[in-house]
Amino acid sequence: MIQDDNDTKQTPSASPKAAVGIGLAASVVMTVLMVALRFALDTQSLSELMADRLTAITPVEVFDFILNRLQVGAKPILFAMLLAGQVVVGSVVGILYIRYSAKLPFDDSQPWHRGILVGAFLWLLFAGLVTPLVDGGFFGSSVIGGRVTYLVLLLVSFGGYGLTLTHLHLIPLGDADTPAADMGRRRVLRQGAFLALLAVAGAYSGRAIIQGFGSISPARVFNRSGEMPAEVTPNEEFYEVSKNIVNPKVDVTGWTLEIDGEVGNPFAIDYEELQSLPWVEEYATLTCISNLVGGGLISNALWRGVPLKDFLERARLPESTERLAFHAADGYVDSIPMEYALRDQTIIAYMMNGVPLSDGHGFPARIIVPGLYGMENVKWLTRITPVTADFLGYWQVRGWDGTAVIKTMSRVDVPRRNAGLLLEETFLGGVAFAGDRGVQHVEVSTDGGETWQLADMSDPLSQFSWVLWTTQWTPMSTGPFEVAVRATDGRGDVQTSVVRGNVPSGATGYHKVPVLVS
Ligand SMILES: Nc1nc2c(c(=O)[nH]1)N[C@H]1C(S)=C(S)[C@@H](COP(=O)(O)O)O[C@H]1N2
Ligand SMILES: [Mo]
Repeated sequence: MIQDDNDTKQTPSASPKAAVGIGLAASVVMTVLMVALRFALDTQSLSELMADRLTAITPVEVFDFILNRLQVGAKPILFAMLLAGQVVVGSVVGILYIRYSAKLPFDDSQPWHRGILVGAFLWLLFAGLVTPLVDGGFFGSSVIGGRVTYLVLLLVSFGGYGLTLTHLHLIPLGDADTPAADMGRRRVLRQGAFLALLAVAGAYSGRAIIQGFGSISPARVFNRSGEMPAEVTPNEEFYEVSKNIVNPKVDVTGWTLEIDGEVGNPFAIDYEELQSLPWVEEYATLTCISNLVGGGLISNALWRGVPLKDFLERARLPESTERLAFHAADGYVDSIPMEYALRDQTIIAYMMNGVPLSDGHGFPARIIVPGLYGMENVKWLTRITPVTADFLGYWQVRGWDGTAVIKTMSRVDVPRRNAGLLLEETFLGGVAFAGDRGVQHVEVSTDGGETWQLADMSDPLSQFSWVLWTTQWTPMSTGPFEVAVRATDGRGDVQTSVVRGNVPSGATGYHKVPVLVS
């Protein structure tokens, strides 16, 4: 029987059921603290590092299979799954701890001592071993947001884990084996104090998590099937994709864009200087390489920015430079060949449709490279460096194309899939895009691709902009039909009908929309 605080070598045996409960409680405390501190300290959590690592080691086909099914929910679901996994692993570790705690080299039954030891041990293990394994660097040296906040996050969460584990284990909460009456009065008081501390931490965490959830950044897409899209996408409707569970919020005070590495004149500019340089404005359409045929990850905007080649002139690149890598505040990196970097239209953009870039679209500055898929249009830009031809960017490490040239695409927006039409003249329309090659013409078929009719096409806003196509169609009879579309690019190449998935270089095939005429 435990009488007071001074018992030594006392390790109560918890029933297996109680052990599960204690392990679970401790790992829930740990996970809640981790998520709360992730938001409160604006650092990365272990689960985010793990998510990045997991997507890097998952075969791209598997990753893509999952992504295509979960679509915009993929990131939050992955995050939730990793947190759930963390709770499970934490519970198992807790159960093992309870089972073998009598064998551990602890010589007192003081929950504080033990809890701190357990927390410190886990902290060392995770900071020194697990973090480097998930690319966070030794003791968090390469964690975005800084190692100090990351180490605090680990320390508090593992501390919370250790203390909860040892308190509930050594001072059971009315466990049948140890009636409260048997416990020393001071222990009961201490238990009460610990539970009060947990309650305060819980309330604080709850607030931080509720506030933080607002900053989670799922992919965004506005698919208005059945309506023609605006030729220039309003900023709020421009599709949004990033690798991040939470996107960076860059503070311009202190932000610079630097160019360094093998250059004659490394330098950096701040936001004010960026805005004072001679700028150009151009329409360019962005589309994501993971967009499926008929998908909504494509939008068009007017971008204002500084031609990258002006910036490069000042840096004096060696003639032999093969590619340029763009580094970002979220740890993302991607590179493009010099041929693209030196084009007049490749710009360091800071405005989109007349207003500064939003946080989601890369504030304060991003690269716009017309003709290359979205992943090469790096947001939250911080640094530019020359690299060799074999350089692998974030998505290349994960199996996607190196220089991702946009494939010719077209989409039927009107009518929507499975629309019911009448036997009368009907409006058909949608978009078509061919990267930097421009769209020469668009054709529509309503007979399963036997015959194709030229559609009307809007004058492109620029060579790098999509076009809107429209036509009228009068069905010959009632029954099921399929509206298909194909575009021909500026070189006269017809969009390929070969059906291919988005991995590794962008989906191809014609968009076909079934309708029923009655
Ligand atoms: N820094 C950074 N830039 C990034 C990404 C990212 O995750 N981090 N995602 C890329 C991808 S995959 C796409 S499709 C485009 C999307 O740009 P948007 O969100 O402005 O439409 O940003 C690209 N630039
Ligand atoms: Mo993308």
